[in-house]
Amino acid sequence: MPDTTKRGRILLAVTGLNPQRWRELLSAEREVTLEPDGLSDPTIDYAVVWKQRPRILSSLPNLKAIFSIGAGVDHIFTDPGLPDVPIVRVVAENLTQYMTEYVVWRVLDHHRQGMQYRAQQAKRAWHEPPQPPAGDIAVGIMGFGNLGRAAAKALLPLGFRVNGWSRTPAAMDGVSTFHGKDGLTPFLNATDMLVVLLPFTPATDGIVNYALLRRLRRDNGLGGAFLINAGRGRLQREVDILKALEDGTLKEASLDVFEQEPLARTSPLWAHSKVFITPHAAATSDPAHLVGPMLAQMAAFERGEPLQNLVDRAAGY
Ligand code: NDP
Ligand code: OXD
Repeated sequence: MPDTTKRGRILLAVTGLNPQRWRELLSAEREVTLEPDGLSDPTIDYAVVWKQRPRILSSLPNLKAIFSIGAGVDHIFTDPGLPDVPIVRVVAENLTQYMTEYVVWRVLDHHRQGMQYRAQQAKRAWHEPPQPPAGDIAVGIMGFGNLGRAAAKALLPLGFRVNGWSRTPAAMDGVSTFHGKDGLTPFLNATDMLVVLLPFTPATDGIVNYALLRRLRRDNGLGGAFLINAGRGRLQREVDILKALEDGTLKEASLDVFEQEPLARTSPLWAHSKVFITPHAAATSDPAHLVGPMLAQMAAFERGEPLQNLVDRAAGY
């Protein structure tokens, strides 16, 4: 049995998910305190967090690093008095694979007109709509980072044209890349199916609004533009998405994330015939795959090695 008492101690502070498996796996190597215990505890070195309650992180006087349970870290930045320590986010094959599956699934379902066929089946209607080839459709990935690039790599061999938009210049064989404010309109104008994989930051707040959706290309063999958002809910304006679906600016949407989660039962999105909803489930963080690398990072850090997958605090992701 390793002597867990000699290693940096962990505070596990989460809401909205069951912490037990995380606690069990982290405890294999280190002492773990589950919030609400551990507040202001000077012996805590690391915080492992998901949507932690406010002011927990600022209460820890000797905190050395914060580990996000997810790839996104917007939940951490909402904490007032966030201590100036490194923030590590999830970059993991398992999570990337889940997101790639989600994106390919939603792109193919819209491309192969799944919504129309499901509606036809309900009416026992035998009708084959025209089907454009994948090569006629351009998928635009907004947020061309770890997850966006992996999705692009999976879409290219299926024959789709792929565009990528990022904050700083990026390149990938076979992908038309755009960046920054100046690159946004050309990116949208060349995109039939918009896949949003951006982080939520002050710069991306509400970016998926009506004016943006108007700039998508609708003149294609599928007869419209499509939105797939698996980034964050507050990137989107849901009233604008509904308006865009009503007036034909959008043909269909797949939404995994929402301005408020869980999505209110009263939201008109639930019953909309052109909307496909999943409950923020595109790429779930699996402790069986993520705790090992987290513990390895803590051990490496204590040997004096640099932490990996650090968040750029100024950029907010
Ligand atoms: P990365 O940090 O690797 O990629 C983020 C991308 O967004 C980068 O290409 C970045 O540009 C770009 N970006 C950020 N800000 C801007 C901006 N202002 N303008 C243009 N581009 C911008 O993150 P990941 O790919 O790992 O994850 C992306 C997001 O996916 C997470 O932040 C999280 O919100 C969401 N997510 C959702 C999950 C779900 O289940 N629904 C699961 C996991 C993640 P640059 O390359 O120049 O830095
Ligand atoms: C994440 C998420 O950011 O699950 O990893 O949303």
